[in-house]
Amino acid sequence: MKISTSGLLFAIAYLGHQAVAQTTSDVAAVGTDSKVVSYPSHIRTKPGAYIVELDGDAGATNVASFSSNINNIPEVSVDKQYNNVFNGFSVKTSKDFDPVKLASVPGIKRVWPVTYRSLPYQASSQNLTYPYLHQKTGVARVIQDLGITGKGVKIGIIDSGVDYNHPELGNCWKTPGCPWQYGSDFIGDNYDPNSPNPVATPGPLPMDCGGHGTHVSGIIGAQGPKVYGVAPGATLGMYRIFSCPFNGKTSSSDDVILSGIEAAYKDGHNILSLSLGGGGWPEDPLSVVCSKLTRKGITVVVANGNDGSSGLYTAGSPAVGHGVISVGSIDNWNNTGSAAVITSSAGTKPIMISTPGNESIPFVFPTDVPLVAPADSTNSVLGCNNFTMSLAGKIALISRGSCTFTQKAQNAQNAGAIGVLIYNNVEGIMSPSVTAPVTIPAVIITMEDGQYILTGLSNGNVTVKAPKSEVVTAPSTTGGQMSDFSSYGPSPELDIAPLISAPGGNIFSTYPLKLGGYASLSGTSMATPYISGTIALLKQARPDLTVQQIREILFTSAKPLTDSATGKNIHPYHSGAGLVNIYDAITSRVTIDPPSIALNDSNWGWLDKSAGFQPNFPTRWAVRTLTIKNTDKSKSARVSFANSPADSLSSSNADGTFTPNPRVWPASTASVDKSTLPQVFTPDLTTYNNAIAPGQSRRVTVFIVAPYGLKESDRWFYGGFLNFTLNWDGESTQSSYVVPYAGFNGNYRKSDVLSVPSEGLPIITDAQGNPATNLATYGATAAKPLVVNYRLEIPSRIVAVTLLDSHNKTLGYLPYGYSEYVIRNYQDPASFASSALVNGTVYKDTKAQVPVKVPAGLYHARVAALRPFGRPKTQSDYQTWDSPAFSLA
Ligand SMILES: *C1O[C@H](CO)[C@@H](O)[C@H](O)[C@H]1NC(C)=O
Ligand SMILES: *[C@@H]1O[C@H](CO)[C@@H](O)[C@H](O)[C@H]1NC(C)=O
Ligand SMILES: *[C@@H]1O[C@H](CO)[C@@H](O)[C@H](O)[C@H]1NC(C)=O
Ligand SMILES: *[C@@H]1O[C@H](CO)[C@@H](O)[C@H](O)[C@H]1NC(C)=O
Ligand SMILES: *[C@@H]1O[C@H](CO)[C@@H](O)[C@H](O)[C@H]1NC(C)=O
Ligand SMILES: *[C@@H]1O[C@H](CO)[C@@H](O)[C@H](O)[C@H]1NC(C)=O
Ligand SMILES: *[C@@H]1O[C@H](CO)[C@@H](O)[C@H](O)[C@H]1NC(C)=O
Ligand SMILES: *[C@@H]1O[C@H](CO)[C@@H](O)[C@H](O)[C@H]1NC(C)=O
Ligand SMILES: CC(=O)N[C@H]1CO[C@H](CO)[C@@H](O)[C@@H]1O
Repeated sequence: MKISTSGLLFAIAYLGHQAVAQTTSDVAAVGTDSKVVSYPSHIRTKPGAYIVELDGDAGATNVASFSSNINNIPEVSVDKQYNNVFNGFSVKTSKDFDPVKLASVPGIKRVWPVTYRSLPYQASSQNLTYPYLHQKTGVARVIQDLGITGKGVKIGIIDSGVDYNHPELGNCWKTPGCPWQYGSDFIGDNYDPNSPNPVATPGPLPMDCGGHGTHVSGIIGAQGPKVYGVAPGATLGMYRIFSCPFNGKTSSSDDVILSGIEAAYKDGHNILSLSLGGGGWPEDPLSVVCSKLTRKGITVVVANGNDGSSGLYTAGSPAVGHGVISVGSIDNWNNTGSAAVITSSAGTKPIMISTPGNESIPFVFPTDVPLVAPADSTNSVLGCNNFTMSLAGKIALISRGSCTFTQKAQNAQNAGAIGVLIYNNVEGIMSPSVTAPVTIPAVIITMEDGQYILTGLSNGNVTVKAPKSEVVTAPSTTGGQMSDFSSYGPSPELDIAPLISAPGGNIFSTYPLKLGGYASLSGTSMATPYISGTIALLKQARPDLTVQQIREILFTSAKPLTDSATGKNIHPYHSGAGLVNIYDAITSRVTIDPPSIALNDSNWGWLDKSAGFQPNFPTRWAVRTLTIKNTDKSKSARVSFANSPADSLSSSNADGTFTPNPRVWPASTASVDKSTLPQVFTPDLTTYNNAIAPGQSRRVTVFIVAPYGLKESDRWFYGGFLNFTLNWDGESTQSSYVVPYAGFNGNYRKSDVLSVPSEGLPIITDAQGNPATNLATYGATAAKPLVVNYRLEIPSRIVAVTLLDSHNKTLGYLPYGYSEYVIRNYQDPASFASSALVNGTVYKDTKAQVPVKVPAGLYHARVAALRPFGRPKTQSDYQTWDSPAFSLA
């Protein structure tokens, strides 16, 4: 059975679903007359310029005669008059003019300062401090230095809808000047995936109820002041294909998603952003349609998946679609979340608190409450035993460790405490699990903040307060590293996935107003709109770029991540080309084609002499040709080359068993033999004068040699980055561009796809999953069936489970015994193994339409799984397993 895991791609990695719930509003009238609209200070306004709206609809007033009256007011002159859709005019005044004077004129309804909407983030006048993540990705520089905001670029978002009433998301729907110009609902609020036949009942508007789509939308388009989108000037469409959550589960189906994609296509978007998917193949329908869109000139950006904890081959579909830009997630450098304010003799300090142990019991204390660090009856700070002192009306500070969070909280509660802060005993912060009978709020704080409070207590009294709106931003210990949930490649056909990475772990963004307005979420769902936004910036800056050129520029200007444990780069199967850098992309003066290299058909033998390097033994090697184009109009560029190797990864231990945390080579930063790293030779760049004239291209041949000092039986995926450094004539600075490459160090076509026997699978069990004994006399029937369980550790194009008699004659496929485009079995119990049924029926056909009753007798089952790139009709391309003989009654 294929286990499908379609769903929204956000993981709760640190702060939980709704780390922050804020109720305060920043948009308030501060003028002396509410008819005069005031903007938050970060909005740039034109001095002395106002837009004046008159009572009534357009045409209700003679604007021209009204204007002449206004011109009688000294210091004011009417500039433009409007009467088609708007009833009013704009005025110019002296700079110190008080607009309240205008508002007091009878017939005037409202007065707005004139704002600059096209480039609202030009920092030249504002000195905005952009969130640190926007500085790391080049987004801040693009908006501030280049004044580019994605204006004129259209992005279609396929998601759960959007709360378009959010003040930071325009508070508008399809009105002139509104960022939301496209989209509709394709599913409605009541699509219950648990019902046998869920029905889509689209409503008129794509309003979001779950929150995912509003969060994604803010990452692209939020206008500030709390959330700054990557492309705040872009024109947006929301195609709502996810319904409200049912029993905590938000789902959709491919047919509904396809109608959303179709509609988005018709609306002519430049970019489609899909934060959705599940394990799959490039042949899945969504992958296929996304590939088609890329060939029609649309850049399609898709989340790579949140199954990283299951290891390699967890890239999702449609992320693995050909031509699609699959996105991995990097943890944010700073986390924004709920805060508690600590007051001690050292002053006040907001500290971050986790989501509460029970989401129904929030940690909210609007006024100061005394805080104590009580010792329990064994004089321990762990709080695993009863407290002897009364904690009545106080909040207890307890150390993590030794017993459950529930026990600690319950002991504090028994002693009268009204809340619990548990300080961590390792780095970081996570949400505790606290269950009944605890009724007081319990949250975790960091080890450092715990120490801070203990120091405060040793110097006097300490109090804590946690108003609902208090939010704090604090540096993260995992900032800049791949998020642990981010799925790994390769795709089932050995393509690199993800192709690029962006911040997606602990991202603070907009949330539906009903759900608090703001939240921190984590997922490749969050990294995906980040990339979509950066592509909008690139597209505004360089409108003529094709889909392929966008890929070339985006990938080659990304920055590979360094693995601090090995000193090498993070493998492309984990982070693709690395962290996006959109400033370098926009200002790049080179295209490199192809921008990523997936090697699968490597040669085995003597390295070609023209490589300029000749080991005196056969190696695995591949040769590729790249085209480097100097797009500068006037300067020639010299190219120098370096190979920048990455960690090698393997999903198997030395004994062949599977490991969800991929094994990494080199194992440490200690220096390693070159033969255990991939090597690259570029004779073209050493033999010739390699200056590339302005506008000209140079073809470069690269020979990539797999590590020959590593055991092939260890099944390493090697990889790295071709690093081309360009020096332009007369410039002292140089710029480097990378091309990720990756391949398999062995004969991939011969790879086993099934788990090794020592892992206990395949196995015949009874219907309850217990190993079946005495198989020869078992006498399986429909009422007392047997089950054939197997586990794929590499995706397989076809898995067939058949029933054979004692002469090895095949009788047919067992029930659930034929599947195509099968993904790897992941680590969670529900998808750890797949199974077929032995109940006395087999099928002559793969579609299970021609059942055959099997007579009593002795049989065995055969699991046949096609090896990578195997031919479906060639028996020898399958890996097979024959079960022990069993009897059917
Ligand atoms: C690898 O080779 C197979 C068979 O030749 C081909 O179908 C597949 O697309 C190739 N994959 C890549 C990433 O080149
Ligand atoms: C912005 O920064 C510049 C340079 O640091 C400074 O001169 C200017 O006064 C600042 N503007 C504002 C509005 O703070
Ligand atoms: C701890 O306190 C609870 C509730 O007051 C009581 O039922 C329990 O017996 C106490 N346990 C010990 C070990 O004192
Ligand atoms: C969480 O708290 C609510 C309200 O007190 C309670 O009904 C619920 O049972 C608690 N959940 C758990 C898992 O204990
Ligand atoms: C500390 O709190 C206690 C109890 O509330 C109070 O009696 C005492 O005066 C406080 N000490 C200081 C230094 O404020
Ligand atoms: C590429 O080469 C440049 C210039 O030597 C260097 O600064 C940069 O770190 C290299 N990039 C990688 C990923 O190794
Ligand atoms: C065996 O299982 C299949 C699939 O559930 C079912 O269609 C078939 O009727 C069963 N055979 C018998 C003999 O009950
Ligand atoms: C059936 O096939 C298996 C595996 O190929 C083989 O080991 C066994 O000897 C065969 N049995 C007969 C009766 O041919
Ligand atoms: C507000 C805040 O905490 N900013 C920090 C974000 O992370 C960077 C890098 O760790 C720090 O330099 C900032 O101070």
